[in-house]
Amino acid sequence: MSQRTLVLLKPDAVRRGLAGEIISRIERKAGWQLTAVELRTFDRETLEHHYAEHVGRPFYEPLLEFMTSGPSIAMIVEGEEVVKGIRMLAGATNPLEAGSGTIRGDYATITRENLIHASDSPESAEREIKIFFPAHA
Ligand code: DGI
Repeated sequence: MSQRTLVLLKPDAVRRGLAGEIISRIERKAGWQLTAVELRTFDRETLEHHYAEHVGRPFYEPLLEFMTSGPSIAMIVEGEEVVKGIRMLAGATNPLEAGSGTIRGDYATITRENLIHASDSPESAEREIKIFFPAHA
């Protein structure tokens, strides 16, 4: 089923020059298309909205500090089963548990700096697209 999803290449991906490599992996999947792309340093308010489910967790404040530390790339990707597909490409949240061949498994070591966010369901995707790309909601 054709879907869309919200992908963030986090500040570590941009800082480390991995954005091109990650976008390239996404682009090479048959039938997937980038339909919106923006480089932006997110403000706290945007991220509070995005990560509302994690308020109060011990990693919440460091996560927001990291996510506001420099520019990220926000994207909408559309295509066949793209929600699950990009989660598979990204790998597990903890890079040490992410398989070899996944983005996190290949390039990240710590959970906070895990390079990429991808929506976890079609419903989350629509909620997150409203936050980062209101004109595309
Ligand atoms: O959808 P994910 O990014 O894989 O994971 P998530 O939505 O559960 O968590 C969002 C981000 O919060 C995750 O990419 C990194 C951070 N995070 C989640 N759980 C932990 C965490 N950071 C630390 N340090 N420890 C955690 O247990």
